[in-house]
Amino acid sequence: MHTIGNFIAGSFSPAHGGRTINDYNPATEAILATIPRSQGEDVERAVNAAHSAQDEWSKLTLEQRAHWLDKIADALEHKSEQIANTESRDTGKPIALARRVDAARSVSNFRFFAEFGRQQTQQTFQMEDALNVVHRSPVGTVGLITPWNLPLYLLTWKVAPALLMGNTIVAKPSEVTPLTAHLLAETLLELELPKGVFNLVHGLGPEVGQAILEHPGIKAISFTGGTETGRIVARTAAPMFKKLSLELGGKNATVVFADADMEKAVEGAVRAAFTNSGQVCLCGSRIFIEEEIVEQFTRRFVEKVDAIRVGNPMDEETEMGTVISPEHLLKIESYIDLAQKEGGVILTGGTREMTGYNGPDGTGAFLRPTVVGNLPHTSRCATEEIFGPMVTLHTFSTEQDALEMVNASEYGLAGSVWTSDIERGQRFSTQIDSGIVWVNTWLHRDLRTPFGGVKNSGVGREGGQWSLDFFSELTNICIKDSDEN
Ligand code: TXE
Repeated sequence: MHTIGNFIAGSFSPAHGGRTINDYNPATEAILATIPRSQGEDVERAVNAAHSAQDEWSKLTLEQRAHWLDKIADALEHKSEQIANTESRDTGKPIALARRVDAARSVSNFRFFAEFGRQQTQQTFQMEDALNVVHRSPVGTVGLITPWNLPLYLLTWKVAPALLMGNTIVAKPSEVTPLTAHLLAETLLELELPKGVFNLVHGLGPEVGQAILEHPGIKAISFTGGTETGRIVARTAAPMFKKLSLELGGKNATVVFADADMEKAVEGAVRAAFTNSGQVCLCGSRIFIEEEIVEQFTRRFVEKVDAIRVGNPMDEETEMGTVISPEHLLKIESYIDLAQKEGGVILTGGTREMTGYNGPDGTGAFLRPTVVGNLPHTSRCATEEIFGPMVTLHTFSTEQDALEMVNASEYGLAGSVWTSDIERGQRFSTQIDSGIVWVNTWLHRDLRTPFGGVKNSGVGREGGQWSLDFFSELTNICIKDSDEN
């Protein structure tokens, strides 16, 4: 166990008042670290540090900042194994997944934005008698608040474009998974990033998170987390006219038409449902199956889910680890109970039992991947975000029928459609109320594309140009031609 500090003005320090919070490993329930339980005073210091660094950082050229991003990518790449290991212990996710997804993407977020930044050209609009030049400036000090499901992956997704565009940062990772954010701070210290450009304050959402939202010196908030917290973020920051990007929850649909390649659709639907124990905002937790193939699809889907190896996150062969915490496990289990009360049938899973590892004393937030049939698409289990390894199966008879069920959700983040008729796939996708739709694939990401949701899944888009737009302010400069010309 070790004690980690806030990272403010280029050095580590405890919280104002010295209070701490324990950080646990959800597989063993061992304490991994104690983190500062920061307060408004810590945010104040972090904002002051960021403001002091703003001028110097924003005066660098885009190329110089892109070079910084490359250096950070190289340093993180060097620490890939440490990142994967730390993330696996902090979240309970399989080490192989942490390596393939979390560590790899944390590096590529910096690499991508460095390269993307270099490709930018200044936008101009020529008039008959004048030239418009679009000038980008940094927003200033930005607040980045991130969740526990993909800790460093999601933090770096915001840090990289924010730094690229010349902003300074006050970041707050989830109190449940603070370790890789600390590792990033250590890395930036080693690289001697100018002091105050990146500041990290740890602690509880309603305390330090809220202080970030309320601080008038923080000009933009990029938040990824739950929809209920998103409402608080909007309620607090919008009246102050802060720029806001909200990436919230999802209750995404996987739609399987009868003409889909069965093998690929089953494989894709399982991956969409249970990657990271179903704790990815993009996970497909409602599966809609065309009636002709319901029996066949369900049988093969359940077989494949049964074969998922749940176990010790540190074991190379493990495919699914724990959920994020014992409290979250109880929440998911309450939905399993509810599913049965609502008339659902558990087709597989629903229990903590598994072969293999259950933590040293049979502890650990492990749950078998759970598939529920026979529930109406309007039931609570099929409409509320559970954010765990639990999915519901539903049947449809026509395209219209499917569309109505898919759109009968207050969320609208992502979805996947499985069909061999690409025209139908495209047509159907445009009618889903959703920010992202995959056809015959899932979580296939090009970082240049817009990422974000509609309805209760959020406001705004990040990714590529959309991230650069969010993390910069635009000034249009209209220059009138001189009369001699
Ligand atoms: O998220 P929170 P929680 C969903 C998922 C999950 C539910 C709740 O359904 O079960 O949200 O998870 C900080 N001011 N997602 O409670 O609280 C908090 O400290 C400022 C989907 O863990 O939204 C953390 O850093 N900040 C999601 C961050 O907000 C506050 C991923 C997110 O935590 C705050 C995670 C406040 N008042 C959960 N209160 C996704 N979109 O991927 C909390 N925070």
